[in-house]
Amino acid sequence: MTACALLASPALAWAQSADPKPWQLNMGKGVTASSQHAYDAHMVALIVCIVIGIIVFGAMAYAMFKFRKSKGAVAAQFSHNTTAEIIWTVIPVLILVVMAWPATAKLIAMYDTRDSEMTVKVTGYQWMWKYEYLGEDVSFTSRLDRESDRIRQSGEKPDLAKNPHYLLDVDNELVLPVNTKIRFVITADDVIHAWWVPALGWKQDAIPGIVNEAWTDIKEPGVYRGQCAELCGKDHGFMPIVVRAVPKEEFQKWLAGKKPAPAPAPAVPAAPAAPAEAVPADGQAAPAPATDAAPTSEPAAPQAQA
Ligand SMILES: [Cu+2]
Repeated sequence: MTACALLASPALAWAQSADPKPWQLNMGKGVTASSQHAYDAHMVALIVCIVIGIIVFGAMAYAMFKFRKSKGAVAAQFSHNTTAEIIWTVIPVLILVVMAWPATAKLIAMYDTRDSEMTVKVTGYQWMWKYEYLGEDVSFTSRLDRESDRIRQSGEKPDLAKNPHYLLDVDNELVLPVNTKIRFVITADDVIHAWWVPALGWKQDAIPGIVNEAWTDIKEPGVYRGQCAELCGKDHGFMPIVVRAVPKEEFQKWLAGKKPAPAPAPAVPAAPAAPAEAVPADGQAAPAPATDAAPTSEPAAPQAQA
């Protein structure tokens, strides 16, 4: 019943902070649809376990108390009961199907990176991350903040009051817009790392020579912290991740500020005839590119003006 109530009120679920609390018992709900789905699947499984536990242990306790030897109970002597065996096979199968059906659908959705609005390439290095906003000409590295690094190297005892995010802060945060489907392509340059921000609801290996995919759609602005989740060398514990989710307009402003200043445009005479001629040639070669030909001819006009 609690699970039903939780499923019915997704708005409430976003209210929980992404950072874990001391003595927090349950898993966090996170701030994305994927993390919410993982949380829901976890709660459904937990409730099913609790109900089964209460029924089984309740029946055992009842039977032991009610039919105890001192009351003159005599054990039955049968060894098989086909009806009981069918029931205790069919019911668990049904429970498993009921749990697996939505879990599978959510798992498939977690890997569906289609229709994303932007792509961020994440590269793991010993021991930092590099972020590239593909197609935006913006990229930077992100590594442990200098204050955390100084404390850890000095042997000083870190003070949680003074440095609440000791070892969980970086110099350059990964800034992302909220309510945007963001695709990640994740790889590494030296050894295997794993990019993991629990509030987003997934973890993805960063493997040299392989490009893994993932996506997210953050529902509420905030700062979400994570860490490398694959033992990658001596400083594995010192390559945290910080995601700052901001409203779309703020993100666009931030991105514009990060872009390199435009180079002075070389004086090239406009040649609008060249792309126009190429279009019919492609169209004759194969029927498929004909659909591409129409959109490409449209942007040709503004290019010629510029
Ligand atoms: Cu690592």
